[in-house]
Amino acid sequence: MEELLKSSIIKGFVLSVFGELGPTPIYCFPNYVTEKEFKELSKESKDQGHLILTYRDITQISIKNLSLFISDKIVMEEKDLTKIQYFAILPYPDFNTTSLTYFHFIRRDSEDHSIPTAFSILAEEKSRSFLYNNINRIKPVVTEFFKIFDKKMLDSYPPRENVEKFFQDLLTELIEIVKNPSTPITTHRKMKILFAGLDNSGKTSFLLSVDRKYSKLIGLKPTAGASIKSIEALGATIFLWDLGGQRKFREKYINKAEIYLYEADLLFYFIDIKDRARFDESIEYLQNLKSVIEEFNQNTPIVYILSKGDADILNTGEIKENIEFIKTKLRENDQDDSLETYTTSIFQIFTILRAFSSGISKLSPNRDLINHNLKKFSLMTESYLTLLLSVDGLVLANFYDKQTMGLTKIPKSEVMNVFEISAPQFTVLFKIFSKFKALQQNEALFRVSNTVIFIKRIQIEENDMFLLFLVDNENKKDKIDEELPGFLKYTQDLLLRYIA
Ligand SMILES: Nc1nc2c(ncn2[C@@H]2O[C@H](COP(=O)(O)OP(=O)(O)O)[C@@H](O)[C@H]2O)c(=O)[nH]1
Ligand SMILES: [Mg+2]
Repeated sequence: MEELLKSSIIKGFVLSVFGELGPTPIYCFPNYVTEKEFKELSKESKDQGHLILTYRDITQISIKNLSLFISDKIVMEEKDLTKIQYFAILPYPDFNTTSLTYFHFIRRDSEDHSIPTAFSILAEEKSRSFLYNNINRIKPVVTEFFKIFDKKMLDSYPPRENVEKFFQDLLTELIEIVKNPSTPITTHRKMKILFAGLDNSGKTSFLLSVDRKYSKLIGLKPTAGASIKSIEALGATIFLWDLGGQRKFREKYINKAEIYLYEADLLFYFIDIKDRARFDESIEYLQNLKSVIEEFNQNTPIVYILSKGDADILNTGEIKENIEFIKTKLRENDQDDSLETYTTSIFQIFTILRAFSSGISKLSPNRDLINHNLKKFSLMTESYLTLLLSVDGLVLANFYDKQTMGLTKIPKSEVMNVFEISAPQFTVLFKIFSKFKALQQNEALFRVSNTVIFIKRIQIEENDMFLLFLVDNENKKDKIDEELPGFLKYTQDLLLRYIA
């Protein structure tokens, strides 16, 4: 196994549990070395890309992983902890290593509570794009592995030599993925986002609005029908493919899918909500795109843009009816219930940015854990709504307290997201956010009718980010200030590796 690890992009495994004595590494491959051995190892052998860790190092990894997952205390609010599963990509700059870490709880005979665990697949920092790009293929392999392996840890943790075989089999399976990575392994993460929909559905205008926020949008050579631009965001290069929607091009995308649709990380699909006459045509095109994407087995998430929802017409009977009609159609076509639709208008930039950021956040393996931390933070500070925003106003994470906002009346079947619920508030929030940035301060309070909006600038390495809180009174500021360092401690690494 040690030999396999040496020659692979995967450099090691560390499994830790939160035991009696706190975070504890249980298994580590390759085996750790003593401090003395570490000192004696020649510089060359350390430089050869082998991962050499001491017990102190793997303990450090354990502590970092598990404290991210459960903070200082084990949160028992959730009833069935064994259902919780998170993946995240985490940096360990001290070892030049990045991990894809799987967090879950295990049950053991000897304990009456579930035990948090973290399993890290370690790769060299410079090849971490492999982890991002192949996460969807690695995830099922790891979860299946633990479905079986958890049972081996029921009454004791078997000695390392007795379990090595299992981890070796897991490694072999992962090496199969390494052999056929979904994209070439590079030092820099590159992503492909598609913008598709019929002609005249508002794709290019949407991109122009994004462009206005990102002055750096770079135009590339157009590919028959498709115009490709790129942005540098959060450490990655994101290629935006605007797929012109005239019929002749649509056929081309399907026929030459290996160029246009292959390895898309995300698809924004546009429907002009004013153009009822073309709804059927649009749904048909969508189905064609989806079936090709499914053939590639890519799991490309889709965000639906209901475009041209300008404020002045949004509440007319006709438009409301159109939107309902489209949503029903989309729901009929979507097996899972994660359907995400955004009504946008180029006359309200925040509608574009919230849709765009929702898409970007889908590219982040760390989104769930960041949201999980933000939720805990919001509950502690009794914030109704908390947003974590990038400089450009992209919403990187959000928490929305449905109960406090009196939204329990909304039928459960209705698939909602924070922005749909809070659209009216969001207009205000966004205006205030812009005002705040113009002020160039580190924090500010704004009173809006009977609520208070509190914004704080935070720094994650060289990036400025912003936390925006909607609270009932300004005394909450003290509590927020008090809890913020704790939140940042557990969240900054997740933000640092948000998408790249
Ligand atoms: N009222 C309104 N018009 C829009 C909006 N977005 C796009 N349009 C208009 O719709 C037309 C087609 O937009 P375009 O972005 O070129 O569509 P594409 O063919 O999908 O790229 C243009 O005349 C735009 O000005 C919107 O949000 N509101
Ligand atoms: Mg266009």
